[in-house]
Amino acid sequence: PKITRREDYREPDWRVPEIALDFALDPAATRVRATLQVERAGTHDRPLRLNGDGLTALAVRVDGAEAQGWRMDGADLVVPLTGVAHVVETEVEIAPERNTQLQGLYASGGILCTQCEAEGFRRITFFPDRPDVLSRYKVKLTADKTRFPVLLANGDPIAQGDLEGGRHWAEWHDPFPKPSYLFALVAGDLVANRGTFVTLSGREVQLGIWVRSPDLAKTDHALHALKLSMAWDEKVYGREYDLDVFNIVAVDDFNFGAMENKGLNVFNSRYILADPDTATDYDYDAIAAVVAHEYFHNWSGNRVTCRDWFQLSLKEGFTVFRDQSFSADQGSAAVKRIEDVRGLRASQFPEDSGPLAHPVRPDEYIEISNFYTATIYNKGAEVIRMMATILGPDKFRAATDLYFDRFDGTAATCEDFVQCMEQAGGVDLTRFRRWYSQAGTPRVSATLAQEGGRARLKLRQLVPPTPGQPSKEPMVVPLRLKLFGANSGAPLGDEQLILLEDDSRELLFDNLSEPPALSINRGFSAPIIVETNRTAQDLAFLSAHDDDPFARYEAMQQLMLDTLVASAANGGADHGAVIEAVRNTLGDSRLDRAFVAEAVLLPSDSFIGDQMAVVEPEAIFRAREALRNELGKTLAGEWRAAYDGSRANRFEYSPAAKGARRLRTVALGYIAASGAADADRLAFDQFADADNMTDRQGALTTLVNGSSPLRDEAIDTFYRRYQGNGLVLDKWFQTQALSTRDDTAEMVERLVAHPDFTLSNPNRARSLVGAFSVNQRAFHDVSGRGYRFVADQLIALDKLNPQTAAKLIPPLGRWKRFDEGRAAKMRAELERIVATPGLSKDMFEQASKSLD
Ligand code: B3K
Ligand code: ZN
Repeated sequence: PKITRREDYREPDWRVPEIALDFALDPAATRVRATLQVERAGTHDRPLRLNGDGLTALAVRVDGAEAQGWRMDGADLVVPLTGVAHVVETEVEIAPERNTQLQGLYASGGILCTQCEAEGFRRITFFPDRPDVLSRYKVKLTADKTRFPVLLANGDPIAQGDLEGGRHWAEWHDPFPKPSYLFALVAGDLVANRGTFVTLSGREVQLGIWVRSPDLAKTDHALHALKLSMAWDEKVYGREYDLDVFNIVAVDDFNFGAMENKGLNVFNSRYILADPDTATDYDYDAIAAVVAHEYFHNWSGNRVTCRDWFQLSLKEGFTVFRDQSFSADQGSAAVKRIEDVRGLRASQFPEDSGPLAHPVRPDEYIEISNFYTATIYNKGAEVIRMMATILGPDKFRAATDLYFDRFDGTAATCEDFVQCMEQAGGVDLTRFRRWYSQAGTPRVSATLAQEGGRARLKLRQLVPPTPGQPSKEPMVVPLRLKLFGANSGAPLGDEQLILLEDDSRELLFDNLSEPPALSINRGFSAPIIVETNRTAQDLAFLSAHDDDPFARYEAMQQLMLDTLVASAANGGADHGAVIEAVRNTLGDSRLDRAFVAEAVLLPSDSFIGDQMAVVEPEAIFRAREALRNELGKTLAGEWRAAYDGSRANRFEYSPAAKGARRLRTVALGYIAASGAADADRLAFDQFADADNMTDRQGALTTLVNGSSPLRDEAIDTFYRRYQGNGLVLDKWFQTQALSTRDDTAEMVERLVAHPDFTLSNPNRARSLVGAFSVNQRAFHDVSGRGYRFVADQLIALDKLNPQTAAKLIPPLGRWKRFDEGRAAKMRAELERIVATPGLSKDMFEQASKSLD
């Protein structure tokens, strides 16, 4: 397969300032007529190349006459042109109902919709399908009025009318030049939850959240989040919305979360629909975050887009940073930061240390869809955050203003963004740029040595080798740090922001009145792994006294992690320090409950595994269960108090109520882990009496991990109650796939045969196959049956939906981290995948790279 390289970038040969599209919509056969105004860019004699994917040209015209000498080159249409400007028309026919890839124009539950990013537009019509070709779009849609009463496209509605034979039409214009990946249309039997938003300069925008009519009652939260996002972007970044309408459509079949098409966002319904009975607090938060993310793209992505796909993090890293800041402003910023760092460690750190590691700005790809990764998104957001930290809030705002002004209406690069940071910030980011070019998570060791009233901190960094990058230059690491008196708990001086720019650096601290304890990488100021010489006592102390909530959480996690790793390696460890630290945190009435719930949760099996030279899934599981059991028993009274103290009378969606629910389910987990006789009953009562999905699913998880007779009853009751609600059935599958029981692999193998299981819906495929493959204990069952099961499913899924299948490869690619027996079995499955006839290039790239 062909490799695309960043260094091969060339400006487009032809521009397309205007395009008119005419769709005669029909699920079985849709006619697409495209009229392109093309202009030769510069002086060259190259023909016009229009990308296609699976298209047959039914007609090609140039300036109104049948085109001469056009040819197909692979899937592309090549048209020789003589002048500097021409009108080129093409006509194709496509079959949305047969499109199982969900890329291009496809059908989802009777709705016709599109997904074009990254290269789906070429599955709809012939076009130079690259992000640096920007056009003004006019779109006409014609369809059967009964089946498709609502016809939407980008921009503002211009006209509509009825036709003979029960058909009707609508026309939309988008005045903002945009790349083809932002094109969208939707046709369906939809209703809208409508609202208005008045912008900074007083313009009224019509908002609509479009769903099928039974779902209308579940759209208030999304609409509210949209209004909050619009106001937030004005206040924090000075960015105003620019069209008269903003529409969001929810569909059930979608390859990822949502898509920021100009003025017409299309969403996976799981990121729109919510009511207390069916959505968890986590879902509510994710909906607000994704609505905000897609909305923020209107500036970071649409008004300023990417020159080429190697610059993807320009829009994604920045937009994730923006949505994280938005969410932090809606509730507890500390808890939000903890969640984001946990997510980074769960998905990006493993990626950065494995066979698919790549820089934030990659150098090459086979299939760009494989690069919508945690590195591009989440590490990319950390890179923006570090620049914001280095500049400080005022200069960072000046720098983003400069960026938006300078590049509005153009396709920019990561380099352009960094230059704006340098100019408005008055800083030199020459070395900092390595965060864009070098993959791998830096490891920083911090050794503090006390000598009387002085202390010396030695910092040393190491950036590990990654595929294609055997040796690295040092990174610029911004570290927020502070010392605390190990006797009094009082700060020894103010927090400092220091930059570690070389391999090592030494810092001296004078006039210390007592022995110091080191708080470092506060707020997770850099996306690195820190190794310190802090003792269990130091960590326990910081977990109670640090005044940075993130650092406090981090001290506790490190203490737990050290204990669990020792225990997994030696078959047991002293739990005393962890138990005391958890007791302190539970008893600290100044802390909010959401924070307490996060802080007392043990690190996941996989994060413990990430700390070990060779991951031992069973030993990790046993060590973690033993610690949970002892915490549960020793602090039995505390868990009961936390459980009872966070009971609510009725559902409310507020930071305080969410925190209470979170702590309640964490406490329930510890009560169950203690082996208390009434634990199953307690869980079942919570399950049965809950007036919200957070409590219900929390209780179900506890029951599903156990072996009480109430377990099967809960599974059945849940299923019957929510049969017909796809999003909740996803939770039902997922909860079982994540079970910690011995028989999970068997159970999951049975569940694929369940009548509600299907690979054609990406959410459903991920809820069972995806969830199972991150269940470290079950997936890595020494028999290898977990690997075989996942490989079987992915081979089947690849035939329908290569993008979604390829996303699920990484867990199999982590074979180097396991013992020889497991590694051989994992490799054998990857080899079987690579050898599958007709494999997609998506899967080929992921699976073959994973074998290296
Ligand atoms: N930009 C889209 C992601 C498209 C993924 C294409 N494989 C959603 C987002 O990041 O907002
Ligand atoms: Zn995005």
